[in-house]
Amino acid sequence: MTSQLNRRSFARHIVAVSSSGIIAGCGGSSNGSTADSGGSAQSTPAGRNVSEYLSNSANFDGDPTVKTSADVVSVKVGAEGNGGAYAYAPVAVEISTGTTVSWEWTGNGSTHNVVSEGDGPLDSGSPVAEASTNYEHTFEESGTHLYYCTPHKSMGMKGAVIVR
Ligand SMILES: [Cu+2]
Repeated sequence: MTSQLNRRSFARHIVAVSSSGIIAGCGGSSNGSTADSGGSAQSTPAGRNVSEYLSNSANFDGDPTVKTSADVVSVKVGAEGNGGAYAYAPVAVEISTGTTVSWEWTGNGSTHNVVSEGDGPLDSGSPVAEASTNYEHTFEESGTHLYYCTPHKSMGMKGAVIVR
């Protein structure tokens, strides 16, 4: 599964992985070693949860972009929205278990990152601006993941991944 992704991961993915040690300990007793594979999905109803979370986010029309047959789904970081290049696109995606989401920086809108709301598994590290920055996460379990960009959260730079 990962062989075709190695080419895109590069060093920045290693940085992201090393920084994810920060989430160790938030998983349950049975999944402490797999906390980076979706173990901390929230169990609240996805639709209502996502709509509330993204209520002030540009480009969200009420429905996630359905990508349930894709192995890898790309999300732009620094897409147009929220008064500048301060959006994720698609802002919400619906995927299947085992799918990898690849967040790809556009280089616009200053520095961005990808951080889970609450105890989720996403953490791309400190905000960076460079185009071609890439952060990936493979979602192994169903659930709803909400995330945001630290510098622009208050402006509405938030996103969601719904894993079916
Ligand atoms: Cu941002």
